[in-house]
Amino acid sequence: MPSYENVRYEVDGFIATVTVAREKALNALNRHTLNEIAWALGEADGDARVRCVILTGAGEKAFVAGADISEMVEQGATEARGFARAGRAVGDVLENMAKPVIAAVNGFALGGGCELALACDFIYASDKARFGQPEVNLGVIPGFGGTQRLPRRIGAGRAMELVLTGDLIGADEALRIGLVNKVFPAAELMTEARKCADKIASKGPLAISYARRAVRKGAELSLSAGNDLEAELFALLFATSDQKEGMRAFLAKRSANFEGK
Ligand code: DAK
Repeated sequence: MPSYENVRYEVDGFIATVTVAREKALNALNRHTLNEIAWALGEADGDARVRCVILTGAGEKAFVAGADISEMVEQGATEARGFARAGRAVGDVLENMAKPVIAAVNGFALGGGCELALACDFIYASDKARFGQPEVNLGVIPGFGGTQRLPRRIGAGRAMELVLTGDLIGADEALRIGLVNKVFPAAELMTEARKCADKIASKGPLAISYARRAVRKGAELSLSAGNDLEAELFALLFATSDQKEGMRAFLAKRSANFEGK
């Protein structure tokens, strides 16, 4: 198992928790940390024990306060390209992995941090969470997919306002505009994220994986092509023993014992 410097990777039961742990800089993303997040998510995806992942930030103050400004400040175009590639790799892993990822946002989720949370499947937030895309304050624009994922999640007008003003919003506003799914008192966030992850992990793992794929890929397709994809994935599940187990268990009035096969 690889050891990480700025990330913690823990597995408990079916659930992996990936924690961005660079508290002295409010978990800001330097290139090394981005690489480590991608590796840890890849590790979770390849770990046969794991059925669902929670991504969070260390400490009480921040999920991730953005890309690391001290690393970026003197970058030239070549370094910026490498930095962008590392960020893109995290988004690509999140997009394409077989297992769902819940973002548990425990504090500041700014710039690259907001974008990281958005790249997860959905967001649970603590009542202390603050979200924003303040890049324009620094003379840049969101670079880890924020201009693309944010309008898809909350609509063009609201996304435009956040991206153009750089304003921060609290958890309640984030809930109101559909950026986050649920808000909990800070002390309960991880327990609630875990409860949801456990619920997902109790379902057929292949069904979860295909459902996730249908929703994610479908968002990039026409309705007709998306429905075709859904039908194919639906049919494919009838070639799995989980489908037989799930339906037989229902008919026998017992709980299903899914094996992901
Ligand atoms: N980077 C580096 N260090 C950071 C940081 C960041 N984003 N955010 C906070 N820190 C550091 C602070 O410098 C401070 O370090 P010390 O002075 O103690 O050494 C420590 O964390 C504690 O922060 P504060 O003292 O500032 O704490 P406060 O409670 O007073 O304020 C804050 C908290 C979150 C409001 C404030 O720290 C803040 O405004 N931070 C910056 C937030 C921000 O602007 N985030 C967006 C960053 S830009 C790209 C792709 C993506 C991106 C760029 C390029 N390419 C494709 C090339 C993304 C850009 C961004 O994310």
